[in-house]
Amino acid sequence: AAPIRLRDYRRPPWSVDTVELDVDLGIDTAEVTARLVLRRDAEQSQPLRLDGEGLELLAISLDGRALDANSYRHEDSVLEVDGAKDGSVLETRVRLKPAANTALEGLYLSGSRETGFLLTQCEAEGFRHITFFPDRPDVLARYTVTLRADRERFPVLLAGGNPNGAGELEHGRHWARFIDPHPKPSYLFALVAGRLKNIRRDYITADGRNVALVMWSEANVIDRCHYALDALERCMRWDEKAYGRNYDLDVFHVVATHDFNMGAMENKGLNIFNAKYLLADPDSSTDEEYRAVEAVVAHEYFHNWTGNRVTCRDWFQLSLKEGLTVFREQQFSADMNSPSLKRIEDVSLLRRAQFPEDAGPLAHPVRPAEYREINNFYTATVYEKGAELVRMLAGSLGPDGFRRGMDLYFERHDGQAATIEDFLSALGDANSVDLMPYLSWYGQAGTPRLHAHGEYDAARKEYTLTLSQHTRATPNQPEKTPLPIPVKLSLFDHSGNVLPLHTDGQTPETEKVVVVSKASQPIVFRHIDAPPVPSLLRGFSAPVLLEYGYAPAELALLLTHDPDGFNRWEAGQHLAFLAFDSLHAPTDNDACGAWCDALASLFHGRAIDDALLADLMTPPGEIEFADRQTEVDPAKIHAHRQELQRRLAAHIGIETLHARYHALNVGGDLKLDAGNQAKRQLKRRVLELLALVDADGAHALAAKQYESATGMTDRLAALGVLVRQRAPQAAKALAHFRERYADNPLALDKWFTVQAQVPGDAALASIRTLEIDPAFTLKNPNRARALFGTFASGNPSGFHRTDGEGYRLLTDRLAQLDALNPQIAARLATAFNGWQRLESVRREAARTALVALAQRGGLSRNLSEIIGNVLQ
Ligand code: HT7
Ligand code: ZN
Repeated sequence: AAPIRLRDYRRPPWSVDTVELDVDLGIDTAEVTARLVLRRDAEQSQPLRLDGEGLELLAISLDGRALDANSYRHEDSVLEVDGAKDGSVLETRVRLKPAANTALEGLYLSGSRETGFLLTQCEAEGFRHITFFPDRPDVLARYTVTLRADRERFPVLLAGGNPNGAGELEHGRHWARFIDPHPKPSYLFALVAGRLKNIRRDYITADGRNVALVMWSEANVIDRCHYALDALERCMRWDEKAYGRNYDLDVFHVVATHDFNMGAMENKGLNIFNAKYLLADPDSSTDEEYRAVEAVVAHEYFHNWTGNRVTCRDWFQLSLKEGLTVFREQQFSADMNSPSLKRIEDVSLLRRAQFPEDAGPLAHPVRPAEYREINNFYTATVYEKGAELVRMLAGSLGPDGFRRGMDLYFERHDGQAATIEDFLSALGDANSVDLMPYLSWYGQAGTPRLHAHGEYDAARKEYTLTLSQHTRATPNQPEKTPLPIPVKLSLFDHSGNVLPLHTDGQTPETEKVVVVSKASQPIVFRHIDAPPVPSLLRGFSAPVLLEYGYAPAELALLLTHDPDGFNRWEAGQHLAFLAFDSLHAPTDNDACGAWCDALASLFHGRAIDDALLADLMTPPGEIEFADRQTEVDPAKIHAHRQELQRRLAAHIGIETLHARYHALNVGGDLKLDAGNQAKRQLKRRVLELLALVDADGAHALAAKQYESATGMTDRLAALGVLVRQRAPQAAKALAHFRERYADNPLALDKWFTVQAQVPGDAALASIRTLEIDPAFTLKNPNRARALFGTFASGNPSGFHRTDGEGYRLLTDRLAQLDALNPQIAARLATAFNGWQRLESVRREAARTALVALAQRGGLSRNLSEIIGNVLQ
């Protein structure tokens, strides 16, 4: 099929004012009756065409008259109806098969036939799997939904909107009705039906509305929803204060499911969550997972304004809601936790997931120009890079200006389907500035390289910093234009003091933002007594790759002296790259020595937060090292990264590491406060380092930690060390974990994940054993991701074998998975991104496996688009 193109966008010829949906629910079959009041665009003349996939049409009538077979055509996922007029009422009745739906799109069954429940997933184009409808986000309609089902099997019936009656029917059946007063696009429709328990809390919004907050799950896990409910209340209050946004229905339902393709879904009034991002308890969740629950609860809640009240005109504008909502969640999480640690976490994710995407065959702009399968565009580029673009805009306006801009955006576009241009106009108009130059960031793929070069003129006491930019060609975009790049910078002297910045006619400050919008731009600083050390892109002020020829000593200085935690970390990461390079090409400038010295002195100094210290002592990941190379050998990268850490551990010393481990191992396992979390994080790092210089000692400590841990963070950290190091104690701990968590799918996922992380050639055997474990199934996305996602995307030295067996195993499973769940198959296939930069033996093996998969035929649109793009 031809791609769908942004430039071909046309207003909908037909839209829908109101929808009445009557749904008769059953496990094997469900019947949906839809009454649509139609609105015709007077300037267009196309016949009425509705989307519909996998629907068995049982009845159809127009304006109360049953249609004969000549008055409509139902072909290729489109229903074309003759005779419709502005104001016509179209009624259709269709049959669906929820239990047979393994793609988890539309109406499907979560869990078993006997005890599971029914739910829907409509974003992006799932509503067409439920009824015939113009299934596009610019058709906003008012929904009235009536659900009917057997009371014993489906005691709970939920849909988005406010409850509007419920009652009994004959033969043990019952009904419930919901009316959503807010017009919404079809992708925000949702229903849930089954045996569920809830916890609830009353909430009064800042503007005085009483809201019932209700979290639902299967009975055995309802006690694990309390943390999420607290997080929900926190983020609701935060949105009232930070953005003046109040919740707008009488009830807010949140439901947990173990069968979900993504993290969660912001359906209006009825959010649905992958259980992984809703359930939390110390026995089965790590500290990181607690933070993820808080972040995802907030993200979905924030969508109520950025996504739901103001939605997207078309799917090309996806980042309008996703990038903006990620940014809002980042602000919230920074406020709730440590801003520096949050920024480190977000920038690491960007570099691990988005930079490689932008550098390979799947590169696309934040606002793509075309797609074949929209589900393939829920990417790190749209989400994470999109959030960075909003951050640049917010930075350029300042906090008050950004708030003014957001207020105007909501005022202008509430109840509308908007575009990225609308967003930039509102932000700009509210502040009388033109932000349109930033639009080019949305249309241009690839990570810009920002090259910086400093010249010091001792006679004039001037320091000239020249900043230039260049973006490499990406697929279908050979030419690139310069972008506005805000570079926040400071200068330090060689004792680590920050210098006042004297530029033309301005009062000196110690930090400044220079917007580089040309290919090359010099900036002159006066009254500089000696060559300074520049600290560039502070706070990661733009999503670019910085190229500056730092000497190791300069980075060590920033790592030790920069007052900002994030910038210290940045300097440490940069120094670790130099240290890594120096391992195989030693130079006089001992970068490795500088890195080890600086970290050892911070480690001994104890003046720094434990969690930040743990982050500082973690070198960039294997994927980030690979991103800087042209002939990638993942085994070598793994070995060199390990060697780097071994040297750090040796430099600090075995005794010191043991002493610090014991000082940190002082209980508080179940306490979630920042101090205890930080202790656990540093303890884990110390244990991992110790394992590289005193394997026996570290394994003994890890085994003991595993046995005595009362919380999952310490338990999993210990298990990870034992398993990844293939310690003799690993088998016993794994057997124990397997049995202890046999009935806890989220914890059991970690058992699969940790074993899929075994580095090197041993990984494959581990995967082969694990996939025949009775608990393994490709049908559950979390389980499939835990095993194959971790292996293929999170374990480069295990997956990229020279014999190509990793590639063959993955492509075989992708073909199987594609028949069940194309969205998940396509996502896992992105592990092949970057295969062209592998060294030649692996490259050839990857190509052979990919070509064989492409030639199998019968692949879904989702998977074939990814494989086709990856191979181009
Ligand atoms: N907006 C949600 C996207 C989503 C989704 C997309 C495709 C297929 C399944 C999906 N489930 C959820 C998630 C979010 O960004 O909040
Ligand atoms: Zn989102």
